[in-house]
Amino acid sequence: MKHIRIILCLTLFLTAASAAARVRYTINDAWRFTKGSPYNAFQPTADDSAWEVVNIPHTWNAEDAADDVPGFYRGPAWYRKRIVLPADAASKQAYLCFEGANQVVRLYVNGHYAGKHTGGYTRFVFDITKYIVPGGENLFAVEVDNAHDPDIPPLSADFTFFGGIYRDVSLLLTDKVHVAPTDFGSPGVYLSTPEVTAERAAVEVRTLVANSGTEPVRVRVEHRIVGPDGREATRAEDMAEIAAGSVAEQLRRDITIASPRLWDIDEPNLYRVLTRIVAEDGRVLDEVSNPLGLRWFSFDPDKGFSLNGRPRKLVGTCRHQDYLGRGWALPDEMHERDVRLIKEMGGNFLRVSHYPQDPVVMEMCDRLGIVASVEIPVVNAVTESREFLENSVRMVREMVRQDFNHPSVMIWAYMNETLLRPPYTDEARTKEYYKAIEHVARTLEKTIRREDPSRYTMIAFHNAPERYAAARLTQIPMIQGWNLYQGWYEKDITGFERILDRLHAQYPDKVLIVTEYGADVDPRLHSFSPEQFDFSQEYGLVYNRHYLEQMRKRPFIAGSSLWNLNAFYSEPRADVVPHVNNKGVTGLDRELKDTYLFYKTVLSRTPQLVIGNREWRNRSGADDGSGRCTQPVPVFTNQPSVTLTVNGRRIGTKRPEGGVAMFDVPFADGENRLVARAGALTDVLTVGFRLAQASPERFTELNVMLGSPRYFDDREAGLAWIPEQPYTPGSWGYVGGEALRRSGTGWLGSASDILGTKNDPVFQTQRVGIESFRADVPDGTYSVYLYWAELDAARQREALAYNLGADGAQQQYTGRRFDVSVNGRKVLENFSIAAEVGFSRAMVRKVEVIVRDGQGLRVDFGRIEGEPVLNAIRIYRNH
Ligand code: GCB
Ligand code: CA
Repeated sequence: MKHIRIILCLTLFLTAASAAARVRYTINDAWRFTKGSPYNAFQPTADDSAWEVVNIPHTWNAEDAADDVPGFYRGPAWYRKRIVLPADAASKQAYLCFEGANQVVRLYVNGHYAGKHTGGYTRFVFDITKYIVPGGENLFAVEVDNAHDPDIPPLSADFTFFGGIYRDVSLLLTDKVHVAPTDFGSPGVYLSTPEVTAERAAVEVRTLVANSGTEPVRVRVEHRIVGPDGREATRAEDMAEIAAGSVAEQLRRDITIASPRLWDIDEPNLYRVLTRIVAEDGRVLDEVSNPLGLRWFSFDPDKGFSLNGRPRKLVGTCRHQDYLGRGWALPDEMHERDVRLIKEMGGNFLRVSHYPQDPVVMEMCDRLGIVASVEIPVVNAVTESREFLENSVRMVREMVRQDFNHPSVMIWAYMNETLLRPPYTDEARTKEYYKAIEHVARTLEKTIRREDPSRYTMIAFHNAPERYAAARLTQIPMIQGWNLYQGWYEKDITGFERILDRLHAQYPDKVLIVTEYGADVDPRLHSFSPEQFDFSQEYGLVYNRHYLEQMRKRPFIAGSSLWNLNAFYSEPRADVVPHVNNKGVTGLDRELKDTYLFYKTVLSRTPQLVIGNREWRNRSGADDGSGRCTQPVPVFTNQPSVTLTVNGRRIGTKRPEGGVAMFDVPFADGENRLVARAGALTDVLTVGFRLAQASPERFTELNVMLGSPRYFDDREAGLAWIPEQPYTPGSWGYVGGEALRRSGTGWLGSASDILGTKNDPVFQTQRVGIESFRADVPDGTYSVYLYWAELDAARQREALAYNLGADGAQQQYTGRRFDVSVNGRKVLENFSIAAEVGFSRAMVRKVEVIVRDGQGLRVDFGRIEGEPVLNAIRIYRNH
């Protein structure tokens, strides 16, 4: 009998709780989608049967932001979905919740306009109760527009503004009396910890309780705080009276937790606050849960950051919400993985930039012990309009209220490099513009401090301190963030430490964080003479080692967030991978670059050993005369020494410097098995190597990039490209000319987007004025592939002007012209790359040649107009 009673009680309790508690689920699947503004698209009767079927998360720019045609679609588009709502929705409050859509959304429910939201990165919620048909079919029609709007930040930025509903959409059904979800998209419960010590934590809970019914109600608001161990730590409850159709604010101050288990980087203890709204008859009307972390922290201008009384240097990354082929349309688990990557790298800091991100990102920071800074996307510039300011203020409100409860968040930021290119040349006008920016900054600063006095504020500047000082921005935030690229955008890498010291001297009362630093790396590129702008794995390593070392030496640098965790789309960029910014320590597909392995090695406290250049499985290089080719290979380890063997032969034992040991590895033709040993750790890497050499019996191919000191791994073909060398008898190489590694305003490897190829680096350098290319290959039949792209930007401009002046008639501009002969036979006469394929477009001409009488192979270039050029050559032996 007793037994049965217990079961009965339990059932009653469960039904009471589940009958009324809120229901929330995603409605992501199978929406109808079309670009443009079809007639009456908001009307249930409109015919969408010909529209595409898509799933949310979705963007309409995944393809056009990465193709050869400049620009991407920015304008209106529509999503529609029919969904049957439960009959009991009649007695409920119904909301449609968006985690983010770029950038203006208008919602129509069953033909009724239900609301609008501006801004592409924050969450928003529409109350749709009035418009739904409970127990019947409902049509949701959502117009999303990503057109440029001068009143909505960001105006411009180095990233692609993917349009679409690119984060989850959910339906939320609640009782008439419920925790309000409509306060700037916040959870409706605000947790703060006015005082935390090792002995005691004081917790304050502010709850917004909505009564959407027609009668006043009296309810109990209960907070149950559950500890990291799953046991109840404490609870509090209050009675509240809420008038019909209103939202009451319920403030509970005096909650304390004795001997709190602190939220820390190494031990991110999380409490949960379960908030229940209980009716007088005991029915649970609503229940929500929020994360609570008990910690205290501070930033000091000299000593940096400290958490729970312990100094900690913040080291981590920034992050963009992109993935290969998907743009921003990522499912939760891909956001989750990214935060894990930071943790696994040994990072303890995430600058969530340049905009608030998926809720999962914040949850993961809480869970993994990663300190976070979150910011709104006021990037590059502001518009001097009231609307721009209002939109920005609303964005910071949304940001702060939405992520308020995450213990990981310790910094709110609101501007990034807003004086990158001040739009005016006129001095008076510039002053006015600076004033406008200062006003925006002061307003945002004030708004944040009022919203949340418990955290720090930050603005990110770039390497033009005078400008920010002139606009008086440097004084406004509590923390100055600096985005620094000495050694990348500026030549001298040591400028980095100089500016750090200068800033600290100039702003002794300001906390400094290096909010960005980075070098682009395309892991297909390698160089043994790494230099600024070469996009090689090796330069990435040189750059990052330098920066980390300099920051470690300076306790006044409170933290750093390297740019960037991952490569990301930036549509106007040319670079080595067009439309992509490659500064990620991981790729768009999250391939780990050497820079990531380096950080992981030096930041981890557990033993690490990994052979670098892991991805470079197809190597090649010139024979050094011994039947081998010696090339450096980095091994990353935090152990005192490391030994490397190759194919069983011991290469040596080294002490790593700053986590890196460089070994000179004599590669043999074929497979090379590298084994590294350090303490109890072993790492193995098998590398395929092709000796590039004209030794008669073995010659099969030679792939050389002219004008280039780099190696390039064409992964799609498994083809290894090697740098040029001058010709010497018995070997191969160029005769005459000069290496063109910089062109126009571009630099090595980033001159321009080479159309018609994915192997841009093969075409982005050339030998200008080349006389011949010679290879002393044995007799045989060969295919000689000549690779060209016209890189002359000045000539391109000339050509354009010429065409424009030609009265509309398309006249051929040819510029550079030359003859090409192979082994004395003229194969191309009066040849012009531009006339053949245009500017910055790849072309490959394959020529069949029979080499006889031991004469070897010789390609000669005969100058006619301008200088002859060659970008790359591939010599392949048919038989
Ligand atoms: C910056 C910007 C960031 C860019 C980065 C770069 O300073 O804040 O948005 O992507 O530089 O790679 O140039
Ligand atoms: Ca999500």
